[in-house]
Amino acid sequence: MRFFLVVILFAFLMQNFCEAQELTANSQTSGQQVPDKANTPSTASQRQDQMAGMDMHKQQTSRNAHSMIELLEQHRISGTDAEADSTALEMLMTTKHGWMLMLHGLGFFADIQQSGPRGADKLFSTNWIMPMAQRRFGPSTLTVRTMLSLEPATISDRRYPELFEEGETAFGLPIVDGQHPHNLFMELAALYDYRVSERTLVSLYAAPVGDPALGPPAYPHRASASENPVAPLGHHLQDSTHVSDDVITAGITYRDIRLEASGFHGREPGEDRWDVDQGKIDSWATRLTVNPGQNWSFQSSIGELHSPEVLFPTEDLRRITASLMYNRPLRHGNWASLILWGRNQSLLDGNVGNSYLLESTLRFLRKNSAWTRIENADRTNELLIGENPLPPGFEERYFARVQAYTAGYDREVGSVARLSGAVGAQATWYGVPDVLKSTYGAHPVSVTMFFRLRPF
Ligand SMILES: [Cu+2]
Repeated sequence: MRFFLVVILFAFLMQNFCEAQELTANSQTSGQQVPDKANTPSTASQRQDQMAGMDMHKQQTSRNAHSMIELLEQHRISGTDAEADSTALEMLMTTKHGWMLMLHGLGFFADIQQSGPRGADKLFSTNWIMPMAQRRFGPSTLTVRTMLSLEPATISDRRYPELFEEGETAFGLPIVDGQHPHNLFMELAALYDYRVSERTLVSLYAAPVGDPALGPPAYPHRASASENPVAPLGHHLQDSTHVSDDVITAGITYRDIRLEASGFHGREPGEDRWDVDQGKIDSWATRLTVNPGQNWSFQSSIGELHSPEVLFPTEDLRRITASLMYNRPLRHGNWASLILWGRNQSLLDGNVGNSYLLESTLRFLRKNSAWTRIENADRTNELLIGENPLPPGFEERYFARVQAYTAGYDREVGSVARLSGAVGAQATWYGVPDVLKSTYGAHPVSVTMFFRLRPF
């Protein structure tokens, strides 16, 4: 109850803040021309003009999309995921021999400190970089993309501390109160899009390592979490399949509506984060995405994962997610928000876990960002065992719900070699259920200070 009151109050405050910002923006821009729908390239020739324009500007720093189809062809984030059309993405861009080459990424150098009996401290870095190349052949677009992370080296002992977080393993034991590093190869993918007509797009995605059509854009890639260095508690109920093996996805888009289907290998990446795992396609997912207007993106998806967890190999999982994103460009910033529900159901014993997330990041006065993440997530009884061998016959069950309230702020401090740096901090407070109070204390707190780098 308290969780939902906080969510509603937050939405109300943000709405008022943005209206105030926009009023200021309008009074500053009166007389200037602001891009609008009327300037949207809608025909093939206009699109080609726009591409030619991009060729002339050898280096651009951000890309916008004017329609869902244009957004999808750009393939700016992991897998075939979509944000709202108006979401701008900072990147380095150049053209060579008819190919458009792009590079974007994110790196945090963070120090986390947590209180309570289970609290731990650590210095670590979460990071990824995404080089990609894209070329248009008439109505077709070919994209090749890779995403790399140095987290196997920058997160020691195969985990960084995060209270109440669970999922995957380190040294054969379940990770409890911690988050695993991502793989060196987070994605290796080829994408092909074909415009059947002005309003219809057919898309194919093939990736030895990639992101199937399940869940919203994964947290490291979405604008609403762009300044937050740590994973959501609901990661393994929402978007954890963003690094999967042997993914094939087909999609069809008509105007603002897209339907996709994926086949992939369901087992989570192995503990060795330097290698590329392979396995047969034994899991599936399907997703509906709708981008009504420039600022909204809705998705709902369902998938069945065959034997995702190495510690529970006989257990298959059904995951259902639904999410709504809202993005609003401001004159000197941007406001990106997400509300998300993710649910896991064991197909072995029917046990169900739910997770809810509200996330919002406001960039204002160019150099400042403030953000929040509010979560309400079911946790399993693995939390009670901690990072110890599972007792014989242990049955993992969702048994308690934890709330996490995060607020953070950072500020750009300068740039070197097309990398912009920011310093920031965030704090997380928790709502601890009675059954976990003796293990965690009633009021644990987590504070993270960080330096952030991003190409721009
Ligand atoms: Cu992840």
